Amino acid sequence: MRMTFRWYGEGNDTVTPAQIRQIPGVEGLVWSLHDMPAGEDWPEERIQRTVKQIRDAGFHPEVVESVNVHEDIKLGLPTRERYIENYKRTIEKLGRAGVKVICYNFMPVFDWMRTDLFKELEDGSTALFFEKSKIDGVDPFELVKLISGDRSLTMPGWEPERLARLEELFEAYKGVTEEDLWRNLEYFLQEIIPVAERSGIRMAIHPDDPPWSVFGLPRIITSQANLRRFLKLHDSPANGITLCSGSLGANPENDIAAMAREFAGRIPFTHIRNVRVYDNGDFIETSHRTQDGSVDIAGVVQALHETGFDGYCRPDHGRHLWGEQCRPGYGLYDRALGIMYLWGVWDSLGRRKLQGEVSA
Ligand code: DNO
Repeated sequence: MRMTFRWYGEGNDTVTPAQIRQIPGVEGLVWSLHDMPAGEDWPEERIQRTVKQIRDAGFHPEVVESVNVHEDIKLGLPTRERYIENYKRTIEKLGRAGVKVICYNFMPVFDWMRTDLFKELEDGSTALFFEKSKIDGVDPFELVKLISGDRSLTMPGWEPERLARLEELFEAYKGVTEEDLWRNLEYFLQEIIPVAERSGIRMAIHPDDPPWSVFGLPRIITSQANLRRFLKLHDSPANGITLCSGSLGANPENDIAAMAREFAGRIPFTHIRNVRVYDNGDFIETSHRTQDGSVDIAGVVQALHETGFDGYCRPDHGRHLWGEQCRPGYGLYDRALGIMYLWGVWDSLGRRKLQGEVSA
């Protein structure tokens, strides 16, 4: 398990590489050019500059999260060709810069979605929260009006340029079914996976968060069965998944450890974090520890260990602790604690295995 840590870049993150260096066992910074709009061809010079900065700070730059997919590709519009070409050029450049894994998602319009970014937990820390009733049954066009009034509905997919196009995007997705989305995803994979293969890069799709349809928009990367279908769309080691325990874990029917076992070999990247799911379907993010949430994190790590996982891993969203001011979910402290929990489980499994071999 190769430990990494997400870093949003200088001036864009409250956490510094110097702080990250003091977390045991972190070898790489997961990065992106966060200001590049989806669909752009990333400039070589910017890639090289960021990669150098990361290497100079003592880390490897082998994982990029994310290269975002333009909506026209998800919608299957004729204009997608141009954006797919740009995507291919970007893959090639990242390959030349030493990148090994690209994480991306195929969620229409939005990325991850929560209704409260700073909901207080019983221990006084705060965390990201999803209140189902706030979103269920909301008419997307009503929503456009709603967001301008309700600042608690903040989401990363809601960059100003996307907001401006929100109404138009909902219109464009009218009538787009899950099957359409599957077809458009397959087309995209057919185009980009051979380029990834040639570039020494493994693509790792991120599950939808939450893993169900929101505002009537189709979502397909949601379950074990759908991940199975996804991997079959293009049967290549370069076509893989980001196993995100928190995203998938928001649906209690998802067994993440079983997924780790079934999809072993096709998981170049994992995001590990816990969520507590309530009976009414709401969920809140918690510490990484198994006992604190609904996902058996120790069981997921065990499944990865048993299947010889040697891909990249990062702790994911944490709580905001000890009064820290940070990007929602991306503080220093809880993710550092999370890493130590993951190492604790991982190392003790390694020790048990060793002892088993000695006594056998
Ligand atoms: C949230 C992340 C997601 C993820 C993208 C991958 O913190 O897990 O935003 O980066 O969905 O494309």
